Amino acid sequence: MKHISLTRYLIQEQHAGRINADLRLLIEVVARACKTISIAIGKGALGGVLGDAGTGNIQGEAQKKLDVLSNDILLEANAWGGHLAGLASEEMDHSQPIPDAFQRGNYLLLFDPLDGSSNIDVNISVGTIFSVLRCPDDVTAPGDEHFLQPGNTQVCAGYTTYGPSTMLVLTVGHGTHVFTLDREIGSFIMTRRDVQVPAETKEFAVNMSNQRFWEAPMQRYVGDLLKGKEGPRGKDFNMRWVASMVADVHRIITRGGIFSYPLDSKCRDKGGKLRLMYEANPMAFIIEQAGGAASTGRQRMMDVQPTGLHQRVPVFLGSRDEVAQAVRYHLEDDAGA
Ligand code: P6P
Repeated sequence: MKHISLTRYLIQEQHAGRINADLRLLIEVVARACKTISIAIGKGALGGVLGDAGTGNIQGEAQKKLDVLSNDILLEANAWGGHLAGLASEEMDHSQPIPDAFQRGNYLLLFDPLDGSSNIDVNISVGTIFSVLRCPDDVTAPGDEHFLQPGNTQVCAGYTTYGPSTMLVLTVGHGTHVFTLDREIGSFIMTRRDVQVPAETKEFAVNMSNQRFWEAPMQRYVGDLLKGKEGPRGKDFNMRWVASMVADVHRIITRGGIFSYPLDSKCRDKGGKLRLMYEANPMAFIIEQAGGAASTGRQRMMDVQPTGLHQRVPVFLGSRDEVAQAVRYHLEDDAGA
């Protein structure tokens, strides 16, 4: 495959009429911010960026220095470009309209600046997740309520995984494509076009230590996976759990699998562990564009009508036939089967 840069891909999409210049600029700005984050992460202990920041966020989580730094990098990069009307972040209590000093555009950007950051200090892959929505036409200074659009309204979603290599995975609604950062020239180069996630899998990703807290259908679903070929699924399964959503999802994008963070009695009151607007929805868009599926276990993820900026949801995503199996257990349980 002739490798093309992210910029050339985006110009091709713009010339094909699938994105406009503002969205192209937005994606380029976010990608450039991710390069800066990648450099900061790569310095590790030598960059003075490891460890806790000594602050907390609305999620009630202790912030890592790199959480705060990554958030600041994305805010600064996107403030003055004129392509955004507002931004929302896992690390900020509320969304922010673009300051009056700068021209505003027509898009809303939501992001988790550094997902899985508890893995930073043990040198395991982490990532940035982002989602792009349209700002409602008659709104110039968007508030939180203007971000509360279902995932099926997203115009773009992506993540950058900071691992052995830095890779940006992106969709603008016409397939999911993978770009690898060429550090020598500082460009993201397309290394996989139009990824297709295998419909079936033998690999699941879940935090098994929560098993005793799961709902009955999840207990039955995973219980049958663990029975292997002697059980009702008729095949043996393997398990992986990185505890970094971007790393686990990237493995699934690359070779298939199912990822789940289901409801459990510990997170039930909050609606789940993972956040809808800047984790589940962008990953759902990316996975669906790659031929996979994403569900709450009872509803297509991208059909969920958001009620809060930091709303949490149960997540099942990946190989579409396996997600359908997990959903079947939940719907049968609900039907009293
Ligand atoms: P647990 C990271 O904190 C995160 O939000 C996701 O990236 C990851 O999939 C999940 O939480 C890990 O949760 O309970 O296994 O530590």
